[in-house]
Amino acid sequence: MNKKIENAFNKQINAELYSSYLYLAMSAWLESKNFKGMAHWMRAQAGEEQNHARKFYDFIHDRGGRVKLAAIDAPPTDWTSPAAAFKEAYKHECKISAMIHGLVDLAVKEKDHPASNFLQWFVSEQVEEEAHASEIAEKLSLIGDSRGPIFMIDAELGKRGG
Ligand code: OFO
Repeated sequence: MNKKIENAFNKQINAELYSSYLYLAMSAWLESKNFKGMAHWMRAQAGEEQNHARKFYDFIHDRGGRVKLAAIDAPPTDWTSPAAAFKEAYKHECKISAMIHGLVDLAVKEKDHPASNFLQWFVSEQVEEEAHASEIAEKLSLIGDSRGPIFMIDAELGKRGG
């Protein structure tokens, strides 16, 4: 396997696992504030991020590369409001999209067609990830501090599958 791609993909495993850790931390904070539905949504998201990390992990092995796991940074523990947490999730997803686009650029530069093809799934996935987080963040910031609507959104997000 191309070494530059292998190193970059190992870094991406770490970024995906950090995303999982970040969303689990948000879930724990939301749970502590009794927003059970939003906590459920974030926990499901944390699970998705583990799957993203596993996709890179499996691809590296399929290509005869070597997976090397590094330490995962500690995420924050507190947010000022559910809106702030979802806004941060949205910003984080934009950062992850930029990383994925950087990997696509590298795969093209290295003429690694299997890697380019593999990354296309992530390019589409990031469009959804950004859209979901931004939609929830916008709804929450529009309603401000009104408890009723916040709990309605909480109930809606509690229905997320997975
Ligand atoms: Fe893995 O998509 Fe979010 O971070």
